[in-house]
Amino acid sequence: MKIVYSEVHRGHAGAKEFVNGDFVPMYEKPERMDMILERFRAAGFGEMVEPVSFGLEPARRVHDAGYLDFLREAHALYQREPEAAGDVAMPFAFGMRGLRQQPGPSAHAKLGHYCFDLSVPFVAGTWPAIETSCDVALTGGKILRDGARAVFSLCRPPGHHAMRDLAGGYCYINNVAVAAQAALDAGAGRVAVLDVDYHHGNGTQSIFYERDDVLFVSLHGHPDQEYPYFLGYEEETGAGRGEGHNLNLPMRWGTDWSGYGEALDIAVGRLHDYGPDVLLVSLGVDTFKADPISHFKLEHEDYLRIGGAIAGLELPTHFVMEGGYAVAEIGVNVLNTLTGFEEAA
Ligand code: Q9C
Ligand code: ZN
Repeated sequence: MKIVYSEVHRGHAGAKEFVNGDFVPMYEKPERMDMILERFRAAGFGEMVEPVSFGLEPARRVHDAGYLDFLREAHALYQREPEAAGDVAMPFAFGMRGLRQQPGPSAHAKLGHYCFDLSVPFVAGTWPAIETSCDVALTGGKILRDGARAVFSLCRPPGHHAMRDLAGGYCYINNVAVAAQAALDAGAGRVAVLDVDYHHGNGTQSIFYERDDVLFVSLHGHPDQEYPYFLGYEEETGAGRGEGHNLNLPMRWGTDWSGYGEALDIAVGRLHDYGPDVLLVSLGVDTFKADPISHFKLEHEDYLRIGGAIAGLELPTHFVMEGGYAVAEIGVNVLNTLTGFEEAA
């Protein structure tokens, strides 16, 4: 399987996120990629490919143009603020519900308007990493259209929490949504996104919520207990033309393979019934039992099963990297998902 990857993500590093009252080093850090690459190398898995540049037009198909301008300019704008403190741009004041929603010229206003939490810092290398991560996903999509059975886009930063005009949850551009739209624009009739990251893919859901050409299916921690809290309930089934094209399978803390496997069967059944031309997989491995920010209990072998179940759909399959923060084990779990897929394909 081809693996699309670029070193540009490394510049997106060194910032902190806000967790339970403290600023702590970002869980979403460059070393995550090192562990994945190391495992691939040790196993002789995959063929590494550099991304090519697609420009921002594909991202504009699912994101607001002003939002993309903000992502590009956020770090530099912040440095020009009289009250900028340090190298890292982050919001501290958020748009108030019911009040004026147009941000003024201040970087603080734009940060508060376009971010929904305190886990999307901007350092000097953040924008190049965002742009390249999107190109990684678009390059993966192109490889699939050129005839591959499957491809892995090793994206960093991840994307599935990013909405049309909001960054959050370590995500800025929604890579999987951009790739799904690019597949449609290149002629696919319908595509499906299966999101197996531990967290609900609120961004992907909201981008496609009123559409019937993209089915979104997500397995995740229950929003009663888990980030991103405000979305991911079973009763969110789509709206308008999109009614019936969104399936959420939330699960409680402590879920292990017995519960997860059942939900995955339901997900696979729905994907099979939809019969998409292309399947995109938001691949997060933060469902692992030792993940430091999550509460599912999957074992290493369970990822072989996830890959096998996905292969059973017999669809052109585009894996796109999302979360996974048990850094020492992230490589095994990603490799197991992809080898489980290949062995069953
Ligand atoms: N106590 C992805 O996996 N912080 N994003 C949660 C937990 C944000 C996760 C705090 C987690 C974002 C792509
Ligand atoms: Zn996650």
